[in-house]
Amino acid sequence: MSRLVVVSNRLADPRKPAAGGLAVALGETLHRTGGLWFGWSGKIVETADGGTPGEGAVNEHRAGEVKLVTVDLCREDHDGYYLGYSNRVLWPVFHYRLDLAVFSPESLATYQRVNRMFARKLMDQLKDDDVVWVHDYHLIPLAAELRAMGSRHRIGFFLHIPLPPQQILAAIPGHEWFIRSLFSYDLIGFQSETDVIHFERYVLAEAGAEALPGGRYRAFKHTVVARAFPIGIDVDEFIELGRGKESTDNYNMLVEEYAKRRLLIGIDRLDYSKGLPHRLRAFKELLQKYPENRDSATLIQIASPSREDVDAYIDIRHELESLCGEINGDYGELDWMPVRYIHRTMARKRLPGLCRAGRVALITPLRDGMNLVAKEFVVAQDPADPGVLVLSRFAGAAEQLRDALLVNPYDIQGTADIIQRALRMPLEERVMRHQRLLATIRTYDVHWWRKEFLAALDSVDVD
Ligand code: ADQ
Repeated sequence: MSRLVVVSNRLADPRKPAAGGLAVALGETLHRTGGLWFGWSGKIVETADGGTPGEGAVNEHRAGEVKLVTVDLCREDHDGYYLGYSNRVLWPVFHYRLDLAVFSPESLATYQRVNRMFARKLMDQLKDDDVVWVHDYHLIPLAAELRAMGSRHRIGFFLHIPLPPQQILAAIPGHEWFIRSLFSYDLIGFQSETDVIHFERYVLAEAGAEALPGGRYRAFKHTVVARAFPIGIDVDEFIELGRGKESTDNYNMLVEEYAKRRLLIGIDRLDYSKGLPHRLRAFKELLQKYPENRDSATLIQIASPSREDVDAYIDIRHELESLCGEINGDYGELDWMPVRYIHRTMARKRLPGLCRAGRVALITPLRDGMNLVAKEFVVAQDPADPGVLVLSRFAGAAEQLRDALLVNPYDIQGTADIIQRALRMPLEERVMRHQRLLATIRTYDVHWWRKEFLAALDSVDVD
């Protein structure tokens, strides 16, 4: 059995519950075959290894059977590769936000250099029959760099974020290198069928690729398979977490505190892709248009701090704070605040309790690769009296979770109407929708995702 090598920007100790479903699922596979996990250490050193940019120290740790190998980055590389190209170019563009992209030749050069450096350090670790699984937008050129160094490994890539339409991708200056580097992989996994369609149009139009049967595409003398592998959660782990003391205490506290209210919840990283201002405007519209919700509906919005070194994230934070202040100022009473906004990360162990206490979850991103909170919310519900999922049609999860109430988050009035419908949904309909959602989430869980991807990678004809 080949050894699995997972490469991602950040690593987590798969043995720790705080790491969440993905880290646990990857860790589980690595553990079974005795694998390697490679990526950035998360450490920034002012001058790495005596000062040469791009030559961070390599650290090796063990987590059970899993070998963790990480590389430090010097400040210049971190700023160009991570803050610059990954989070000021690829993240906004891939979430359809060309207006927020800051293109600069320097950050592109640093992104490419760091990928080359990662490839070189990884190459030292690889054995001939290793299978390599690369994750996400930080590392798109990694396979091309490995191939240039002589790698003949099976290499798969999974994109956790959406792939936008061709015309948006083509706006990235010098995007040709980017298509070419995708063809160094043997398998590319996307979150949704929509992403696969965008990939196909893009490579046919911009790379003169040929579409072959079986989801294969040929260009630059290489064939790659592209398919959707919607990521899932570890259902049993989340249920188990929900039975724990932290979660039950959280649930009991919320039920007592909000006994007279109907609780709506939002749980996100504070990111402009998550549609938080639109969501708050829809909530305000709900209070305006359906006054029965005043003095009754309370929205708890947890927005964990994220990428605070990037300007667009500072702007979204200010916008959100001002909107919350406005709604509470206009509608609040001495004994009722419509919005509880918490700008902190909620401990994972308490998350199921919050989800279970929610009568309605507002998961309304403007664009999202998948959105795992939507799935976690469903799993945390009491099947006999479940809450309702209001889900953006622009989240990858919407392709699977057809029994959620789907909304267009840009349509503030329409979203408010759907939230009202969710709040008034009869028990029978809630139970039926929940059963179907749960069945889908259980079938396509994180283990399904991992097995499907690795089986597909194992079966591609490598040329
Ligand atoms: P994210 O954009 O981070 O991930 P998401 O899938 O919503 O988004 O959440 C990932 C995990 O973070 C979930 O387990 C969730 O519970 C946790 N989380 C989110 N906000 C939190 C908060 N405020 N406090 C505590 N925990 C929080 C990227 C893509 C997604 C894709 C995932 C996985 O952007 O579209 O679903 O990767 O592929």
